[in-house]
Amino acid sequence: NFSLEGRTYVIMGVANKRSIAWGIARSLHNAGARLIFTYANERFKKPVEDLVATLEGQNALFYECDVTNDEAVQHTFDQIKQDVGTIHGLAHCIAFADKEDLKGEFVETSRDGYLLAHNISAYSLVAVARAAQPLMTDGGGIITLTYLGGERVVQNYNVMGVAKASLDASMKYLANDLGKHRVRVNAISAGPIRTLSAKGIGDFNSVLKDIEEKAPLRRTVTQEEVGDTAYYLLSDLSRGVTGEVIHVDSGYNILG
Ligand code: 0WD
Repeated sequence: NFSLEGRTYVIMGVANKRSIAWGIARSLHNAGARLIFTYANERFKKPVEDLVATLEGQNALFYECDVTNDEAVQHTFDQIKQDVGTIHGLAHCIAFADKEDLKGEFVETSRDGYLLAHNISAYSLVAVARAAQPLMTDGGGIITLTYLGGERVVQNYNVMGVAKASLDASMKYLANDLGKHRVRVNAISAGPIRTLSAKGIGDFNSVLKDIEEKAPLRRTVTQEEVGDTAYYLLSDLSRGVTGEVIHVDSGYNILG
């Protein structure tokens, strides 16, 4: 029985209905999970609450959590501990880079732009994992979202690709540390999906078109497809899997 009935999961990074995090939320909700949402600042509170209101029978909780602030992260998980006690997993769906750094040449990346991208997109997983692990008293799963641009050069992805490489390595080191607490840490490498964040990437349309023309499945992937793989990774179906990157990308990554 792989229902998530009686389990609680934290979802970080729902910005709107197109967010990959929202696809994950729906898959976990459909499997019976109780959900906790965190958003970067007050501005996202109402939109996220309105979205979640569409999930029938969901008794969700909401917390502000700016992942660039260690105290804020700790405070969020202290509050969650107080309010629900045990959690069974977490989905980290957060990334950010300056738009200027997502076009042209990587060699032009400023020190500040480099640090900003790594701070929000890679270090945040470490900070969040450290704060969340003590709440996973029955063991649990942590997932993050990565992209092919961290494995090889993808035009325009630039500093975000370097941050994803750091995220991927962080995921593996975290998997090694947290395994003894029965916490598994994995990543989903999603194919390109039109979201708010994707708008910042130079010439994103041609990235999508390339998938439609060349990927084995000859189509782009959906938030739901990423969501169902998240369900697998956060449920006992994947109980022997940790430190892994699963590509949900229509097979595009196998092409040379
Ligand atoms: O093609 C794509 N869309 C892909 C996205 C392909 C492969 C991977 N991904 C990754 C992204 O890099 C990211 O890690 O998936 C993750 C989710 O991205 P998304 O669903 O594409 O983007 P979006 O709906 O914009 O959500 C990202 C959210 C932010 O939205 P805003 O509007 O603020 O940029 O990340 C959150 C925020 O909700 N976020 C933060 N959360 C807490 N603290 C922070 C922060 N400081 N900064 C951004």
